[in-house]
Amino acid sequence: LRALSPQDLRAHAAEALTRARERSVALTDVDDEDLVRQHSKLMSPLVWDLAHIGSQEELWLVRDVGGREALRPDIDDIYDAFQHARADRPELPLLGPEEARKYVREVREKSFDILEKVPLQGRRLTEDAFAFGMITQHEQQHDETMLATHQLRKGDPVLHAPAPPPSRSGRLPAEVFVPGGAFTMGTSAEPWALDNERPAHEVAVEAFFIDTTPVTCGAYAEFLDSGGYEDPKWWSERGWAYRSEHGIHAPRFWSREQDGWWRTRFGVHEKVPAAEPVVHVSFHEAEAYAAWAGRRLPTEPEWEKAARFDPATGRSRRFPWGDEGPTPEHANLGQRHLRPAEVGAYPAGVSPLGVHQLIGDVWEWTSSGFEAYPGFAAFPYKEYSEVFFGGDYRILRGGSFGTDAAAIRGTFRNWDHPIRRQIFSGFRCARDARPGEVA
Ligand code: AVJ
Ligand code: FE
Repeated sequence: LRALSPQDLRAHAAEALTRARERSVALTDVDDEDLVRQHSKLMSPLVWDLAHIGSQEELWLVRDVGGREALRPDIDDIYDAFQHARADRPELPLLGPEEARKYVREVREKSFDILEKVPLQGRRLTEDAFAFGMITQHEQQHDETMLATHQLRKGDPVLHAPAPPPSRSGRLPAEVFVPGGAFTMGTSAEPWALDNERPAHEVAVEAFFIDTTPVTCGAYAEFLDSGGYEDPKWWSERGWAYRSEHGIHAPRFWSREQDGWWRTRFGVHEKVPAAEPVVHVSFHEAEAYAAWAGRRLPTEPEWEKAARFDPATGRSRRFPWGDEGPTPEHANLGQRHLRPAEVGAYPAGVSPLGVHQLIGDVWEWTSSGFEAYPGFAAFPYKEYSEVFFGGDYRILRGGSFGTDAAAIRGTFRNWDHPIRRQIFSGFRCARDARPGEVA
């Protein structure tokens, strides 16, 4: 951060905020009725997300960084995610479509005024610059949440995007060997890393194998077609109870038709594409598939070692391909496409060990719960991460096609309940290396 001039920091923050807002505007460019409707009990109405984005920005930038007076102190409670469960949000006295749009515009004007005036050097540099990065990531995270709401929305498609690139890696080996030993996990250097990614620390893993690519729809359909959802032996006790109670018989949005599996994707009904990573599966389903395949899910440290460890230097990279941020050649991110890309579509994004598509396409379930790293310090609030540690969550890594580059890196940690699948969640499998077994 200190290497950047205040002007550069300002330009970077302004560009990132503007890009996030363009996306929020596009995702809320629907009829008023669509904007206020609850498309699923699992999600907020889009108009809640929109005003919540403004409300958090008001708290963290306008009040905390700018020291300005509150625009709307009366609505803090309505947009506090801890005060109201998603299912109850439609009953709140929410700002209406026009009010919400006007509110986020007014907050943003103040943020830009503050961005012009904060010194962005000296004693408060880290806190102030971080606040702008954090607010950008927060908006992008809610944009991904709104994208998931669009996927649950009924009716004709309203979002459009070109198809992602096809596979261009030829035949890939099924799995990649990852050597055992210590590596650096987490970060103390990433300027925009959230509290839960910090600090950098050494973690040792045993040698293991990990899938070269995420599990595809084609492979997943074999599990389905062989009766995998009907046989408790592949499922954990909890997973089986969940599958039975909720009548789970395929990934969310899939249906069985005469000529095979179909799915609905942002209002388009289409044949399930065999070569794309499977998406919209819960942790329990991922775990059952892995058991059926004679494998298991990777732990969080295993995933991060596969993604970041460079055996030539022994250091951990920021991204699988190196230290530079993602370009469209590296990964399927940022809602540029409205679907995961076929496996093998991003040869430029491969990790030093040869693992593909770790960043982008689909969030990947790991077997790990959400816990603090040694030396963790809550920042800026306990409510961002700390209150979730030790809860009923599993870690997801790598981001999806709906995750913006501003909100993903090799150290980024996402978490959700093991039953959730309206998110853009997929997985890849791993296995222990047998004694004496090397690549
Ligand atoms: C990190 C994605 C689990 O969306 O619930 C948004 C991010 N935190 N607003 C979420 C977040 C506060 C969070 N996840
Ligand atoms: Fe939020």
